[in-house]
Amino acid sequence: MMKILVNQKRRKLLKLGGVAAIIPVAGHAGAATSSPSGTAGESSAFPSATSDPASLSVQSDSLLVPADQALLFNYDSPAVESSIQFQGLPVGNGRLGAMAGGASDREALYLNEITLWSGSKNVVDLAYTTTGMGSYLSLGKLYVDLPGHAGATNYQRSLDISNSIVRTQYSVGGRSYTREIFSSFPDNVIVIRLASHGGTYNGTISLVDGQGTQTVGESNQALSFAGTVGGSGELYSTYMLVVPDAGSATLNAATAQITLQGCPALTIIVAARTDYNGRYVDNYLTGISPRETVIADVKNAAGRRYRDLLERHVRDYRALFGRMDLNLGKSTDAQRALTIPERLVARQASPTVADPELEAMYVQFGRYLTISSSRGSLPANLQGLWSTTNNPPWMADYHTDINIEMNYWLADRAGLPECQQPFVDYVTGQLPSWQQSTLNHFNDAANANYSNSNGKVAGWTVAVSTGIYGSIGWDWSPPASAWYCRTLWNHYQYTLDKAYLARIYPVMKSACEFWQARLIRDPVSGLLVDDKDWSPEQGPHQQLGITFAQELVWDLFTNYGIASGLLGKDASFAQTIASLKSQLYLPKVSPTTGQLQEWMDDSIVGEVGHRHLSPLIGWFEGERITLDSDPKLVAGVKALLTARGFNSFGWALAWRIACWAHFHDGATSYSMIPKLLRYSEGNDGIDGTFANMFDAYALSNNSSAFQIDANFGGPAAILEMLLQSRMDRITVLPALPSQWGTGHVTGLRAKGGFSVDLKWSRGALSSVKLTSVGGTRTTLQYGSVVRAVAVPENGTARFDGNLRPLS
Ligand code: FUC
Repeated sequence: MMKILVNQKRRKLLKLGGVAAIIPVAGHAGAATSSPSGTAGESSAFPSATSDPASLSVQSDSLLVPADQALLFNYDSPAVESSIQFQGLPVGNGRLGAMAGGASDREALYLNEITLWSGSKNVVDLAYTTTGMGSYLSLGKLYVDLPGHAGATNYQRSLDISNSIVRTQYSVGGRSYTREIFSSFPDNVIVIRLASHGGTYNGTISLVDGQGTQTVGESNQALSFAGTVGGSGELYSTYMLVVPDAGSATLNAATAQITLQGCPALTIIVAARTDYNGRYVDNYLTGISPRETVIADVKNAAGRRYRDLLERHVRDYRALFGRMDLNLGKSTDAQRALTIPERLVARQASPTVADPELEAMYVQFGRYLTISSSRGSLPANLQGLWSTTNNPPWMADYHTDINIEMNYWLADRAGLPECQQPFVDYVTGQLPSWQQSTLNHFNDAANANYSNSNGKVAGWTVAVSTGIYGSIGWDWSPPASAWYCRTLWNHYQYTLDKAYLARIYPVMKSACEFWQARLIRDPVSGLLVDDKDWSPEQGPHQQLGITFAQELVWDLFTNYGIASGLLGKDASFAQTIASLKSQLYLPKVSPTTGQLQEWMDDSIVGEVGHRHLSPLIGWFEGERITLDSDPKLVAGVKALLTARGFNSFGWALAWRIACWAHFHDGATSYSMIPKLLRYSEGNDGIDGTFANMFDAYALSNNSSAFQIDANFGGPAAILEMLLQSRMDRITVLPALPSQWGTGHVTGLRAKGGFSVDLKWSRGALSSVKLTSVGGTRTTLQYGSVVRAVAVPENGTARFDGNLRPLS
């Protein structure tokens, strides 16, 4: 069913940078001007102040990255609303987000709150339904209709990922107008600032609940909606305040819209929350309406000047985004002059001609999306945070057989460790539900394809999909517990944070208990194997010892052993797990094909070029097989990877790029990047990248889905071309393609607790700087040069291109 949907294979935007963006900051969010029929009392809830025309430009003294240095995606036409998923520009504070359309006469914001979900609590939903496991939902829409602003000239909009702001500017009737939109983490609101140079805004503002409840006019300045999600019983509340600098805002009670008249500038503030708290003990919901909290969010924000809101937002965002700088070389002026669609098309037409600034920007866009969709709440789902409907593909859920794991390939590598926390909170929060479901249902008759033949069951695992109320959907996926643990472990490897390790330890231990109960003895080899299982998502069911599972269980047992030792916990259980690990069947290379076998039964021939690289998990992102392993095994890995092919899509390409990078093959890795960046208009059967740089997933009915995994996995794979690491080794520039001959990167993170800066010139390393982030010793490798190095605690160490220490 879920796969029937899918194809099994499966305007203009401009330069990156160089276009001066106007940054209007006039006005005061709290400068509520009472309208003729103003509702007494409401405006007084928000402190008033005078607008500040002196602050029309913050360019000179601002902490904002100036327009000529900022990473900008520029467009010369607005998004078509029906294609907003492909053309709209995303903002988000990790929880509350929107996609902005940017039409001069109709700003359309498609709003999301990452915890808004349908579904039931704690169910095992093999049928995979919206009522069972549930689905991510759309929060609603906000429209600013400005009929007099149709036919604008000098139109431009941009996504500025250096400052995390969406901007629009245009002229009508000889006046220029500017718009800025951002979602603030410190202030918990979306802010929309409309300003003008001598013009006025006349029109209406409306708010539409995605779940269909009636919008309420709270006052001349405020609209709201609130409701209860059917089935889940989740409470949600959205509150919007309009603050004109001058002119009037009036409530049209009949339509529940706000009418603007003669406003030279205005600020709109939107807050939304649900009563989701992610805690099993509370059945995931507090039962307390978030209305008071969202009113407080709006009120607090409205008490600040617009410039203050903007700067608080930018300061917060820059503290994360600014940690990594990436330069892969210069693009040509001709490339810079192209619109983004033209540029994406050109990139694909000449696959070997690099567009290094576009490629670096693609990495930074992944970091932008990470910060914008994974902070302080649930982890990024299949669409991150940005869904436009109540029926998103695959419920925009948490898919456990690659997608959610790939969503977290980037955060730690790219210097955003705090953005991994939502995943940790999610897993630890859901764990009691998953343990119960495993205990009570894993061995159900309905799970005949996966249940434990020995009748035992313990610990936890989940299905291919996980929801947010402890429910899981579609087929069970036994290895998912081990893969979730690998994602948790990864963060420890980068940070060496023992308090964190103590937090995830019970999750790992419980997963080990699941596997202790499940593993059975292979009658032929006498070794321990995964019971009946399915290699994602192809070949026959009910196979013993699939490679995907054997590798992940090996990984889990290895990491659990280290964790138990570091924390001094459960020595005897750790001994048992070590003994089980030593008896694990390890995947073989087929004497027939020379490929690493996906199944123990070598006679099974799967889909040769299948999108999933599940049997290669021990190569990447696992660490069992490396270039130093038995050459026959490594050759088997390479043969399988080669057979899987080079023509794929999205996440499947990202995974291939990372795997080839581990063969230190920059040319092959690089050859797939233009495929990731192939331009798709949406609903055109093309896998690649939409105008808004979101990953395009072509569905079989000639429609397109936005799926975010490749937006994280693609950048992570590119970073693996620049640096690979294990706990005791950092390999620099392992797969540098000739196209990125000269460049630098700062703030890359490496396992073993380091931040790494690299410079290279004409294809050769020039310098390395290691900064300790908990780590003090590692082995540095560049090509054939290998050197054991020490870094002072909290200090740095520098090396030249031959890894010789520099003072
Ligand atoms: C996995 C993949 C599909 C799709 C879905 C969301 O099941 O096999 O291609 O990405 O997740």
